Amino acid sequence: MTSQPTSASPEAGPTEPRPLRVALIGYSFMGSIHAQAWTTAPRFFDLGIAPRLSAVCGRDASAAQQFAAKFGIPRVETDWRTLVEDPEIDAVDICTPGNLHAPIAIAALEAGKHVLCEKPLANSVEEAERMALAARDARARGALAMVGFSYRRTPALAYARELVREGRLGTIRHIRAQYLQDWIVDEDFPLVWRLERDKAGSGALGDIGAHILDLAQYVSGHRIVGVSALTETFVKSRPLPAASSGLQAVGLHASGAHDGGRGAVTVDDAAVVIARTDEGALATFEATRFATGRKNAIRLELNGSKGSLAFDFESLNELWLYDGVDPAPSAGFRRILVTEPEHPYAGAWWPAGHGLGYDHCFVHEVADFARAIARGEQPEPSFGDGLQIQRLLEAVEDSAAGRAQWRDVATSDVPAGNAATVGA
Ligand code: SOE
Repeated sequence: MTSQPTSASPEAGPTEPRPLRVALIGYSFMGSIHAQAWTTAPRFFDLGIAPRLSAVCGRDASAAQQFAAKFGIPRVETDWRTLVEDPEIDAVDICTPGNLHAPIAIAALEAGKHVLCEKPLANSVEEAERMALAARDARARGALAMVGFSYRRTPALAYARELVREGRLGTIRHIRAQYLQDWIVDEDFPLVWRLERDKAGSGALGDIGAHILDLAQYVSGHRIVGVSALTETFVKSRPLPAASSGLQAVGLHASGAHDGGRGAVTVDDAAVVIARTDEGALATFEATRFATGRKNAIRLELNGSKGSLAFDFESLNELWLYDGVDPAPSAGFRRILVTEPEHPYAGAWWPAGHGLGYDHCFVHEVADFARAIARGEQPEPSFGDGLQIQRLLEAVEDSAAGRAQWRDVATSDVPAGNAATVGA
């Protein structure tokens, strides 16, 4: 289904930056926050180019029309290929379930479009490798690609990276990261696409574990070189969403309607990982959708030879620093309010102390993507960075499946060969 596209976008005037005509593929939670970001970024950042949300694509024409009306998008399509093949589109922003990332991104890059793709990059290493190769070839033709690890663009985390690079923590010994949600604790929450391997690739691991793996590397500057892991699916089957509920599209934070049947959950509900980095640090990761009471809690702590950093997304404008240089009596973690104009991104917004939110990370993400396009520079994280995260996800699943290095431990407190319980 195609609504009549508007006339070709008028070329920029002599003093106006050239337009960047963006096609958004997907209109659910991520589609909404990306649309918000594209419309907001030019108002607060000097991009050197003028992004315009020119079209939105979704399978449900009616829902896509409603979305387009909400965000003032002039064109609606129901087949992404129409937009990928359209010379009036300059960039494609992929906000679909993971099984569509590879086909859309590769086709768009081959058609010369710039591509922003939501995380994780793909549903497998094989797909991610093909996407990274397509991005490498496309860059030679001037098309740029970026994967949307949005939390990197939280000012406090971007500032944490600066502090590490300045040497304020010394040699990093420990990295500790959690990503805690609880939206499927209810065993009757329906079987949405995020709980099906063929659509999502994996569960909590790829959806939220990918974020903390990326953040750990981004803030520390280390690369993870080995993992051992456990994963678990606590609730093995769930009610099928009622076809009319639209739940399949939403995939998250929706509740309710199902039509009686049940289906198998084919992804992990939680993953716990231990890891080692290329600079000898030890790392632990926990990603779960069963942390009852935790809605979107991301915690990161780095311990180094000269100090530590701690961050909690529930207080995302704050960063805690333990500076080992302080004399013992006055030493302690101190809170840095990361809202000063000197802090990353903060100066574009409000006066110090007013703070930013979850959605601002996406404004920063599309702003950096647009500025990279304006300058002809490779944005980060690249598809190659996304491929490396995909390799970590695969290694975690391999380890968990193989129970690699796992040692079963007897639960008994009775010395071997004795019946009585010690200390009874
Ligand atoms: C669901 O866990 C989700 O929407 C993730 O997919 C996003 O990446 C994260 O920003 C919020 O939670």
